[in-house]
Amino acid sequence: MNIHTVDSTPFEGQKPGTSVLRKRVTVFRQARYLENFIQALFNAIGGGEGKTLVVGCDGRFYNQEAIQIIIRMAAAQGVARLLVGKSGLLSTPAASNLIRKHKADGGIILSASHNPGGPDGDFGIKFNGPNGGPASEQVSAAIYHETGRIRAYRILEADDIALGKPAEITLDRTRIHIINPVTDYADLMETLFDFPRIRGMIEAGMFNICFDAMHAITGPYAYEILERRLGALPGTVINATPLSDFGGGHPDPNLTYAHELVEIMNRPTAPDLGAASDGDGDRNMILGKRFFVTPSDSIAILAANAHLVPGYRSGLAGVARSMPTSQALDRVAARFGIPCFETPTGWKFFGNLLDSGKITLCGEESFGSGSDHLREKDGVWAVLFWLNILAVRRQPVEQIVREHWAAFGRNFYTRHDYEQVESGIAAQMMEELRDRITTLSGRKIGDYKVAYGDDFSYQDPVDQSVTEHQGLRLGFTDGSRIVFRLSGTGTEGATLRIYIEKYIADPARHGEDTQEALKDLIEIANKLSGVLTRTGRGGPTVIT
Ligand code: VG1
Ligand code: CO
Repeated sequence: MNIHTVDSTPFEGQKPGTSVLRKRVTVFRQARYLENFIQALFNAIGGGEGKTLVVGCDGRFYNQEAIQIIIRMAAAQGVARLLVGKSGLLSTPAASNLIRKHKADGGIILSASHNPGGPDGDFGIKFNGPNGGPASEQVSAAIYHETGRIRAYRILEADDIALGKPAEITLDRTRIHIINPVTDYADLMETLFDFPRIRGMIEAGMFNICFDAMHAITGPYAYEILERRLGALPGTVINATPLSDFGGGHPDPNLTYAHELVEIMNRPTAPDLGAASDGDGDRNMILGKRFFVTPSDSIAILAANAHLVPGYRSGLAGVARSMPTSQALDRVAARFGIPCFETPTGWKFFGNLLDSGKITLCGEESFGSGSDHLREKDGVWAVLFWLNILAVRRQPVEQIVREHWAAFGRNFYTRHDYEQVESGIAAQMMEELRDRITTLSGRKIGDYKVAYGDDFSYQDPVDQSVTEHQGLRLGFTDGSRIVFRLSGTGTEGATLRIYIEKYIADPARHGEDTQEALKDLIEIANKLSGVLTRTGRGGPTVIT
């Protein structure tokens, strides 16, 4: 078979962000754009010769063309084995599991996660290493370096591979295994959670679930696990078929974009548990009847109840959260006498902690939670964790959350996003804020006294690597915090995220509305940053 070496020149801006490369579909479809990045990736990992790789997609537009290009390029680099999901499909956590299970050298996931799809939507490439987790900062930097000096890429001349059913195909020197994308993942879940007990609760007819797959990747996973293996009613999984444009929706499981689920959960006849996942299946949103569980609370509650779940019964080594995530998890860790690590935003920073056994559970405020069962956040896993807790405690979701607050106090928490802000304006605002914030220590602002103001940097406790400029933090003496950060996953302009948190111990105040409870801190954040004047906006684009 013919391997072509095609001349190329670098594209600017193929710089990995929070989750490797994410751009508009129109950018990815430019001639040589995808090929350059994939070749740079192979160059950065010392080539593909003899390697085993997992390749999967979240079902979005341009996946099918892209996966065929990647298969031909992998073959041209001498990759020995490729594990590909049927029809190219694999959720991000399922891909992570396959990498680990088959001791692969890594994996390529074609997804822009929660970003919209379709011809005018977004596309992305995630790259995971042999531990199954997102490429480290060092590997990402090496890929970026290679994108800047690329002169040619290699690709095999071959017809498209039929990915529609499980098969084994040989392409030149590469063996391609097309596998059922769900089975291994569902089997893993059965080892972690008490399926008979959950099934018992569901089959007693007293417990209903609504899982919104948002026309993204988790449809087939949730169907197999909830409806087939756990006996949930037919129709439990809604929007279950992955569509290349996610049905025109925004596959981001939050109160704004998962509005169909929110509407169902607000009805008088609402199911007992509502859940949604994102484009590539690594995020989750948990709802009770007319009740929203903040992701920061969710991970804290999972940690506090982990002893009820077979896979975690023997205890947690430690926990971790991303820096902007609320400190609810810290309170659980303190009570249990286990360490709680604070990492920069992005799952890659949990990798070393998980690999070295320092932590068992971790989570982010951005609807992500996971554990050492693989190396990604995991949407369906989080739903099963909740189901397992519910099957043991037999209480409504809301009651479990309220009891948690009563026991640990409540960390009121919100995130205000300003999307598509002009990049220059956002950069200048952050620069001025940095100068300002770092001088505020000891000062009084309203009713609050500033304990510290800094630009967060993180030293990895395992490899000692240092990552700087991970968000501006303003911490107050009562534990309240305001954090400012620019997103690393957007594809147009800048997205400014403002994270606000306040701790209230008094149970009499736990019923307050979040935005009300945080009002004074929100005002401080707005005033300090001048965000409304600078962006000319009346308020945030999305509030979570
Ligand atoms: C966002 C979230 C972050 C998450 C990342 C990837 O990043 O804040 O917590 O890890 O998305 O999520 P940023 O840089 O835009 O704030 V996913 O579901 O893409 O893999
Ligand atoms: Co995602």
